[in-house]
Amino acid sequence: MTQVLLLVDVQNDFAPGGALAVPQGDEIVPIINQLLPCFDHVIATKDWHPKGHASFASTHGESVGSVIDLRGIKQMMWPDHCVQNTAGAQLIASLQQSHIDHVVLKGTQLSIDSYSGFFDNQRQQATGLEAYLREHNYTDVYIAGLATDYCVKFTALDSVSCGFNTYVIKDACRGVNININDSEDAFKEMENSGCKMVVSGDILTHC
Ligand code: VGL
Ligand code: ZN
Repeated sequence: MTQVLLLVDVQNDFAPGGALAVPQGDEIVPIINQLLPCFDHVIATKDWHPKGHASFASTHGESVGSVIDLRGIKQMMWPDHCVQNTAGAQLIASLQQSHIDHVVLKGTQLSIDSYSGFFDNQRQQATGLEAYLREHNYTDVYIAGLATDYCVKFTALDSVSCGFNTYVIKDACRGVNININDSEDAFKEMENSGCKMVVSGDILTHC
């Protein structure tokens, strides 16, 4: 049994003031920093979109928050965010990044979004995260990050479906909450799908 901490999209554009700000998104950073010494292995995903990405409202002349049909699947229109090599795409500076030993980029293809750290939204291409976890014999994946109702949720669901023991660290996640209950609903869906729900205190007491 080998545990790994998987940090999802802890990036400037998802922090307050960022292009796709998650309310209180910055509050998870001190919690994650406390958790980092408890893990021998830490992986971070980065949302890493090319300019003109298909998930950007501006690409289609749509308004932010509308939903379009993209190759047969519903795609929420987001503000331009996490554009490759921009400041907004960098990890939040207060995150203690020296603990991170591997970074996985997602959403890199122009015409398809990727909420999950494992696969794009069409489940056509893998990011390499599953292969990396298997190569290193990591069996237990502890997930924290942004946003609960999008990338954390889909990453956690794919982690379970890949067969990893998946733990979601609830207080180390924050959601967009376009609808007020989205984060709570996402946590329920993760739990119903086989994720184990924990809080940071559970981990800190055993490390
Ligand atoms: C995310 C919306 C668009 C996330 C990424 O990290 O949850 N949400 N791109
Ligand atoms: Zn994105």
